[in-house]
Amino acid sequence: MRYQQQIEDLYERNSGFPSVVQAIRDLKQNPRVLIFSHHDLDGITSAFILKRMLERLKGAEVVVRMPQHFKLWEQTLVEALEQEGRFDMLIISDKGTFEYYDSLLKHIEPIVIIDHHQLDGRPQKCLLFNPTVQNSDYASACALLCHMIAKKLTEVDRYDDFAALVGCRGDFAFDPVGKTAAEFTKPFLDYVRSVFPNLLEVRSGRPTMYDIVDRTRTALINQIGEVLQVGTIAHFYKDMLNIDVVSGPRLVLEFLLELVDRGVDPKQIRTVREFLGTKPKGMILSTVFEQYKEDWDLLEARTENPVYLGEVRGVGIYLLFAREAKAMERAPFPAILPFVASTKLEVFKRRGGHPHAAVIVFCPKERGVHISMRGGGGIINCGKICFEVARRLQSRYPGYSGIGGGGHARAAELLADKPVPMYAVMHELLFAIEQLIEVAKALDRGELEPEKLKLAEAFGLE
Ligand SMILES: [Mn+2]
Repeated sequence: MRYQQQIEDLYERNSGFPSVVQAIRDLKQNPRVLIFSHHDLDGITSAFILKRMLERLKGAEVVVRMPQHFKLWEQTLVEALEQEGRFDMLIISDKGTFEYYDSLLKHIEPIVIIDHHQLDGRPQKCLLFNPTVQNSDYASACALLCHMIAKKLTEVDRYDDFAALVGCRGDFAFDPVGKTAAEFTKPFLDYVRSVFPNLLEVRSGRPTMYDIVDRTRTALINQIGEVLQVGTIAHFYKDMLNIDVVSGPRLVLEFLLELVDRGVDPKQIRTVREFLGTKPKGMILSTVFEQYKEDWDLLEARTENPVYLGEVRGVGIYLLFAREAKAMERAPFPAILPFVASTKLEVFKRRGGHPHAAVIVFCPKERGVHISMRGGGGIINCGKICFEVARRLQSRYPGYSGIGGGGHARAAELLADKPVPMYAVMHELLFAIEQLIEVAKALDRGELEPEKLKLAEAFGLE
């Protein structure tokens, strides 16, 4: 299907799409719009596309905020409104689809949610565009949805195309080296390939954090994606590298906006060095990237020797106990270590002779224990397992709010803040994995006792 056709189809099938488009169209001229976007690459590029579109279309004054937590907290919104004054619209992009967002309408109206995550209750009063929930076809990246909205409302340019591609890259929606892509991304990718062949060409070079299966080749979009991804954590390197960065996500957003001002043509870029240029923001990104590569090498050494926990239906489960790079010990989200661990999945799989592998990273940090789980080949469910372990920990520490876990089938997180002791987290984790291995075996033998089925369901085993 052609990309334009996909947009028209979605516009017909998804009632949220036209309602969001209409709300933006109905804005008066020169409105003030507040955007809260996710602090990752997809969120930043979503904000980039929305901001430029609103400026072009309505002469809007747009304020973008990208705090370091996923769900938009009421407190954070109230503070922003106190500091920035009145707005004619709030857009929440790539920050989840929470029913709770309806309750924010007492502070600002209308609220537009653009998102591609699974549902957490259905907001009724906010305007929602989320094909993952509304049409149950997994929408690869929020930036792509923003690109579609922009195309419906106005002309998009090559910077919008470029931003949407970077957003898709950040959210693993395609792999130019392995030549795979999520269904939802394919029409856009076909279109982009004709516009920016230079970005998608397979080339030799240092493998990036995105080159998970084939560690011998890469592509310029992967290299650019990695440099920008590292830029989002630049503020953690502030003291170590003596650089002037308050917020990594803001640095990346402003760098992208400067590309437009400088008239850099994404079609003409051949190398990362060319992409970064010689202006201050590009130089900071380059400095941070050099340190990151050193940290990556250090973490690769730390992930050499995992503990093999066992196999579940052909999935070898491996445990890594490792610290983050020094500057990242304060990061409240997956910084570098889980990305390094992802690139080890193929190695562990091959070495162990399993059809698939999963890796559990057990990482002591400043705030407590951070577990990241990756892989599983679609056979075991990382999100369900992290959720279940977190639930058990919560019942051990009732009333304590610093424990949480969950995520997607192939990538999930668990956080247990201090004072929950490290050994308690390890205990629950190892016990749960032992149970998972046992219950899968029992089920495959045809033992279907209710308590076993209940366990299997909790772990997300079919
Ligand atoms: Mn996203």
